[in-house]
Amino acid sequence: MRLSRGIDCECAGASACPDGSNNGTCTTQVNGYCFATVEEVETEAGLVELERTAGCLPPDESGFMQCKSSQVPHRHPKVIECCNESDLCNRRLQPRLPPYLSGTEPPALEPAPGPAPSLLVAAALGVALVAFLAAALLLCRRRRRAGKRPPSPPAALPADLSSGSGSGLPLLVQRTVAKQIQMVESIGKGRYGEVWLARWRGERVAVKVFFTTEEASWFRETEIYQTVLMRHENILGFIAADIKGTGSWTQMLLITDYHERGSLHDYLQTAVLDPPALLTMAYSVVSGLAHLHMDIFGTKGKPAIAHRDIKSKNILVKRNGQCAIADFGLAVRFVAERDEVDIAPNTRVGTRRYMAPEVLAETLQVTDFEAFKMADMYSLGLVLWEMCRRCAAGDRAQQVEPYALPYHDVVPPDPSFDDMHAVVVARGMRPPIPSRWAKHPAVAALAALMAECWHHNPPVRLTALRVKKTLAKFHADCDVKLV
Ligand code: C9U
Repeated sequence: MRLSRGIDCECAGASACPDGSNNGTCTTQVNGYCFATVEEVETEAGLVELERTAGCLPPDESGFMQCKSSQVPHRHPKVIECCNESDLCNRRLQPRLPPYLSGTEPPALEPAPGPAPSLLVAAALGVALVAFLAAALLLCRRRRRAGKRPPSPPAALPADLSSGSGSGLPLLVQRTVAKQIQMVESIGKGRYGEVWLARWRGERVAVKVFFTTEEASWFRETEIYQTVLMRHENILGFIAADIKGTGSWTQMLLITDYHERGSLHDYLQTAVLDPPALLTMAYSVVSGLAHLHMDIFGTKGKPAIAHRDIKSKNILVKRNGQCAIADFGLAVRFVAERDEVDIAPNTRVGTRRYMAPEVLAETLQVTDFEAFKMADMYSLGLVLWEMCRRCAAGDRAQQVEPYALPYHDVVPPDPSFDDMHAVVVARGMRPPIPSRWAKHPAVAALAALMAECWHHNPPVRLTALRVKKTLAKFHADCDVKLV
């Protein structure tokens, strides 16, 4: 039976029930849940105590996912039980910490968690299996009771998020991180939302806050970041994702490493690169893209991923001069077992200025995954062009072109689809290569590579791996020459 009102739950514990004055009860939204938790906490004296909380959870998937998610081990051993059959049903819940959770030394809260001890993993797998069966049973019962109905917002968290598998931290740890974030200052705005510099336990982190209308981008980006084997030094380091709020209001966050030099677009405005710096930068971006595009086979393999919005604003510059690729809200994955492109359920399209001719001509075959990789390579060619303009090379080493976006001289600042089509497809134009670039082998080599990346005919374009290998060879030769 579906109730037309929420249910009353017992409410206890400061974190679960901050204003627990209402006689120690709270009322859920319609179809919400009551919960009870038990958690190991460390007292100031360094002793371990059990803390119990109880309260209300939101309806449907979001509440249900929380009930399910905490059945895997977390930094603070914690177990949650949920119910929704009657008022105050959580009074009879008695969650207990399984023996392997209580008294276990919690794993360090690091962005990249180390391998868990095999015993813990085996135990976790067992619990996960029981949790899965229980969840499946509960879902079946709920489905039977509720009949067919559309999923209600906020959306369920991506599967990898709740299970703790893939490249991310377990959900509750991510939630804990999100709760401990202090926003410092806004450092960027875009059509997706806003980026903030924030602090987490004294460290600087970047937080992307998505507009409520961009739920699909948040979901997709979170999912992509937590793809198995996604971590790479040239891909922005993912820390946590969280969604919070009530039925009518949600806040979607994505927490990543912070890079003080900002985006490549910001950086190139003022920086002048010498040839080794240019090569380092170009090689790192290509390495990030080659990793993204690569599929790694095996049970714990990585699917091939195409970015679909490569541009200098979506690339960050690290302190060591290397770059990291960001913004995966549009990315697509190739599911090798099903020979299928898992297209993002997202109507957003890439940035018009960087769109490949086949995207502008609307001839790109969306069922052909290779086509997305080729379109990424076109955009990469434009990014390499932006970098080369800022490289001081040749006899008059200080002579560089001012920073410019590709096609800055032939389209308006916010070009329309038709503006770009006229230039890139109809007239077949590409950014100009200044004659001074021929004077330095590094810039000349990159100029030749970028032209092979932005070729009109997609299959003729170089792959990321080919560009990476050519640059590696060039770098090695150059090092010898430069000494
Ligand atoms: C606005 C584009 N953007 C930048 C970052 C992100 N998007 C981002 C993407 N995904 C997840 C989280 C964040 C980002 N930015 C930094 N650092 C940074 C440092 C300084 C600036 C901008 C960004 N400046 C902008 C111009 N004014 C001076 C400061 N680090 C990581 C991600």
